[in-house]
Amino acid sequence: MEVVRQSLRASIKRQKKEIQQIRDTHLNDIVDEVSVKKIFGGMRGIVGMVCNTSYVDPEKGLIIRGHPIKELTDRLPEEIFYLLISGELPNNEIVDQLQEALKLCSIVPSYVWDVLDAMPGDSHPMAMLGGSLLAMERESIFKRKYEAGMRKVDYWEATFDEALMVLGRLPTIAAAIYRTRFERGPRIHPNPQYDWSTNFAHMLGENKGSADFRDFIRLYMVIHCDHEGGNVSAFSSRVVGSALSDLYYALTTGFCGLAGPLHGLANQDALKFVLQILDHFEGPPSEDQLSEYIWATLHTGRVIPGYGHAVLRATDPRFEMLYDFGMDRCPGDDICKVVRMMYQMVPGILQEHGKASNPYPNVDAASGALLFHYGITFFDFYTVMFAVSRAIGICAQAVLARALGLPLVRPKTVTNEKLLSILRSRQEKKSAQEKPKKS
Ligand code: NMX
Ligand code: MLT
Repeated sequence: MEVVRQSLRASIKRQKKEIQQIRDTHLNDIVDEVSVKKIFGGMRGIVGMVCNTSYVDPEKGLIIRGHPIKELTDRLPEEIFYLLISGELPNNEIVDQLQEALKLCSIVPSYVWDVLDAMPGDSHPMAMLGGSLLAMERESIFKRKYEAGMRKVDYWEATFDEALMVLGRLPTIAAAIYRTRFERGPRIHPNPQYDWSTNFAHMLGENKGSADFRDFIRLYMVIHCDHEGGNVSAFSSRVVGSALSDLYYALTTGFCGLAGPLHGLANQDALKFVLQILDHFEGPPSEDQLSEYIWATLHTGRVIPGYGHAVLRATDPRFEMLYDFGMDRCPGDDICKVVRMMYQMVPGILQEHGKASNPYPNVDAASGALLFHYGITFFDFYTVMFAVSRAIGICAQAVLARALGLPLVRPKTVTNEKLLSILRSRQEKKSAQEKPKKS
């Protein structure tokens, strides 16, 4: 791992210098204004933090260190992990070393299986994933070194080692949850000959490990990995990590956020929605039938899962990547047909409905359809797939947070009374400034 460590050290030195220059030059310059709308609107649109792993452009979507996500279609998740942290795509030597380290960490201690076996049979797979992570917290490298008096400059290397440990184990745990929770047969051991995502596909055990299925899992793992720093999972993880809680705590927190229907659970809801349509119409509906169904859903006050976004104002490129993959590999599939019809019709309907700021599909509108096509038909598992990939970005962000010495996250809140008094005094100040001065 020495080559990886050396090149990360050099990159982190550069990134620290860049931030120092911004701070030196602009420390008290104003970047944003906070309106009452933003305060009551989930802080939407407030620029309040820096996250360098990736940026979400409202029109272009996810851009990882200057690379639009569509340009990363053929990359490996291991390469993306390095890119997120360092800002550069790795050479072959770095990829080999990372893969070797992840393989060494892919064996899971047996007490994790005991914890999973002890959980009630109807536990949600996301609760099982979180439970496994918390059970392993006792092994935290960061915590052990912190308690032994580790220097602040060494925090990030301990977090990086912890990230490799967690990322190495996650696919093994996720696949085991899939196989045991849904009675798909005994756990499948990792195969040291495979790369990270191929191994995950192998351990899930569906599709007899076909090349098609492996391609899909690799693509899935690449596109879900990161979405800047403000999404619920990354942000909540960052807040917890900022208290110097270790990665096991921080990542579990992120996964708890991902488990919500407005975030990562939308992928299972989106497929459920498509299957309900197929069930209701006993096959793909006509355009009129689909339109009526979508309007009926909106009239009952429910959202159309997989559509809309807090930042995006155009079709999510991640959706397009999955959609193109589906149209290439399984265009005749009934589920794919409904996904295509929805893509053609829902944006227009949401625009007419007039509520959603973004009527276009997000990543969750297509991912479930493909998982189903490849035989992963248990919806409750879908967010776990998202989580395994998102762990890459959350871990990369955690390493950088330690490397750059980011502080405790602690924004200010106010009561209604305090808010009104701030607004009153600003108004008084403004009126005083506007009053013509006596000559
Ligand atoms: N269907 C119906 N109504 C919607 C939708 C939708 N897909 N998206 C937004 N709206 C409504 C929203 O409920 C809100 O209504 P109200 O004023 O009654 O509360 C109104 O439009 C304004 O919300 P927005 O400003 O457009 O959206 P916001 O930034 O608050 O939330 C989402 C973003 C993604 C939570 C929202 O679009 C949504 O609930 N989408 C469906 C769930 C989903 O697909 N989530 C996955 C997000 C991506 N991910 O992977 O995490
Ligand atoms: C994500 O990938 O995290 C989602 O698209 C949600 C978001 O960015 O807010």
